[in-house]
Amino acid sequence: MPSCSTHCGRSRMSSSDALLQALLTLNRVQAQELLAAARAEHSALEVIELLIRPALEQLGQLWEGGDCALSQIYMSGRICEELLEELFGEISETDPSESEAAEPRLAIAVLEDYHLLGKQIVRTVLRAAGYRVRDYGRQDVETLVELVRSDGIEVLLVSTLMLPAALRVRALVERLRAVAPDVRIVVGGAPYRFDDQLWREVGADAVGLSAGEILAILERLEVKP
Ligand code: B12
Repeated sequence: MPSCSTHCGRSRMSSSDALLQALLTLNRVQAQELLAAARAEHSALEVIELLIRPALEQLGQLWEGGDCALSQIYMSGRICEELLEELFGEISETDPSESEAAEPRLAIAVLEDYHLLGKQIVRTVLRAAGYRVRDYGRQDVETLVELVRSDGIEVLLVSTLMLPAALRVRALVERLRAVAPDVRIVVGGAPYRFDDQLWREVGADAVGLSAGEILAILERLEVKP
């Protein structure tokens, strides 16, 4: 069996710990090297799930405990954003003319939240699988409802990382059911991982606990690229 420096037991732990240390010291070069080493053995999505997400989650815990500054979180987010672009080799803005013609019509947004990395990853996974997806960026409920309605969106993907934002999905679903009852709503983001019933409580049609799950969800909803 080939040796695996990011996957198994202790060594996997040390890889995400090493990334955490690189982020805490704002050492972009070291972070980039760690991701490149992991990428040699894993798919881009595995690198996210094995390294980037755990390191950022640990960082969040440090911040919660008063053991790191918000500026470190902010800079770590920026570094990860840049490294993700390199990892996937794209993450460009949607070409609206392309989306105009897309069938079925898919859109993704972050609801009332500034945590954008999850959305960017999901969008990239979709594009890599051949889906065309309109990226609405960060939106409030009213603007998002209006965009979905006027663009004739059929499936809306919503990413939230703050619990209050995840709860606001309920208002979004209610407003959408009133003006565009056929739109299907798929949610994702950390609050839905912590509470496995939350997606039902807010009235969504489906939930994805990681970016990779979106493809199986769309297949279940019979939405093809
Ligand atoms: C980086 C970060 C930031 C960065 C964000 C940078 C950016 N460009 O995104 C900045 C510095 C801006 C930030 C700000 C704040 N943050 Co912050 N942040 C984080 C941190 C450390 C990591 C988040 C992250 O990027 N994770 C990595 C991504 C890839 O993971 P993900 O979003 O979960 O996405 C994955 C899956 O969930 C899934 N997914 C996501 N969306 C979707 C959607 C669909 C449809 C599907 C299928 C899948 C899917 O796919 C992804 C890949 O698998 C978290 C800690 C944590 N535990 O997550 C805190 C955290 C989320 N932040 C927190 C807080 C409190 C804040 C601030 C309020 C701090 C402040 N006092 O100002 C602000 C508020 C911003 C706001 N209003 O939105 C709290 C939230 C607490 C809560 N319960 O609500 C956390 C949990 C930290 C903590 N432990 O306290 N933050």
